[in-house]
Amino acid sequence: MCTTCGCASGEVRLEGAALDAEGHAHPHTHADGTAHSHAHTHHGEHAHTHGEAAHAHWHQHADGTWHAHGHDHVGDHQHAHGEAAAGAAVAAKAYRPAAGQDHLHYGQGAAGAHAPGLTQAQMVRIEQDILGKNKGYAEQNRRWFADHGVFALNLVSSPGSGKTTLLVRTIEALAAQAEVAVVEGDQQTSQDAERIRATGARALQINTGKGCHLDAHMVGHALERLRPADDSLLMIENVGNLVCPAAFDLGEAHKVVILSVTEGEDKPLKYPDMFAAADLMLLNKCDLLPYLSFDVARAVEHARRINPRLTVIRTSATTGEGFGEWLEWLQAGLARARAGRAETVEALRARVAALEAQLASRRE
Ligand SMILES: Nc1nc2c(ncn2[C@@H]2O[C@H](COP(=O)(O)OP(=O)(O)OP(=O)(O)O)[C@@H](O)[C@H]2O)c(=O)[nH]1
Ligand SMILES: [Mg+2]
Repeated sequence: MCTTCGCASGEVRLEGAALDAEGHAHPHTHADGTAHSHAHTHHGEHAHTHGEAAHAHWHQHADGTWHAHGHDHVGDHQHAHGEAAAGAAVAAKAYRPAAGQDHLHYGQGAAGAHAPGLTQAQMVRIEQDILGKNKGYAEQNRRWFADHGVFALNLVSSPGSGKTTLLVRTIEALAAQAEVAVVEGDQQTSQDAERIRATGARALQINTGKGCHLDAHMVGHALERLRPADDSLLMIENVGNLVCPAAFDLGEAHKVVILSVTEGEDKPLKYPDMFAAADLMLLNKCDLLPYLSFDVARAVEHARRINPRLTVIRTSATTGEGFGEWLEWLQAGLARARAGRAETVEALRARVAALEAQLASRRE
């Protein structure tokens, strides 16, 4: 999972401006007396994990390359790093994958993944650190959405499944009923945000650089700029990637996974985390079914084997097939979000009235 590989700290840009770039240098001395230092840059969150006498460093160099390595220290120490960690002892215990005759499985340790030079325990700590911080930001976003009656969705899929095309058609179909704002996530370019703006809706582009997913911290900054209207719909189009965005809660009401029929029925089984995390699957590009051997029933069975509660809607963003059901699903969510805000406002009014009554009785 990408919480272990360093891509959580990419080169994030919001509409072209850098976000939270932070650089620093580490001067180090190893137990053997050798010393060297180098500068490297961290963007946003990053992790250094330390054990008793050993630790692993995972960081990005100024030239953009990443490395992670572990080494041992005895007693008091400073750290030593060299050009691309030359001379640093890689002491982290090698991880042994589960092995069969024709099969190596790197996902069966405690961390569920593998990164060279890191032990499973170190990886678990890094992941807990990153996801723990992300959870705090996600809760802030969720509270903001609730306070403003905003129905927020996180659209996740592999590249090219039709997310932006679906969004454009959805915005046009909802124009008379709800205000829609969009956060677009891509490694590079603002093309998707421009496609959304062409509909008249507001959109903000986040470029993640080397990062392969949006996180809740980025979305919080996007909200500060985009300020979706009260009682509106916020669509967050995640980076096209069927793996990493599954782990990151953005504070959304639902993850919506889009699977297009050109991708194959087996995808829910091969990439289960995403289908487990989603509440709705849009099976898109159904207009192409006559030309393919794609088996819809099998695809749905695979998805529900991973997530029995998954709602499935068959759509085509080009012909509009399935849009009636999709728009109904959206309207129901919008109504729930608006009712939640109305209840909060009502509860606050009642509280103010009670306090005023208390003050009045004290004055008498
Ligand atoms: N036939 C057909 N083509 C579609 C449909 N939806 C999208 N496409 C096409 O699929 C291609 C990719 O669509 P996008 O909307 O850019 O896909 P995306 O998921 O936003 O792509 P990324 O943002 O790069 O991950 C485009 O050529 C669309 O015209 C559909 O329902 N049917
Ligand atoms: Mg797109």
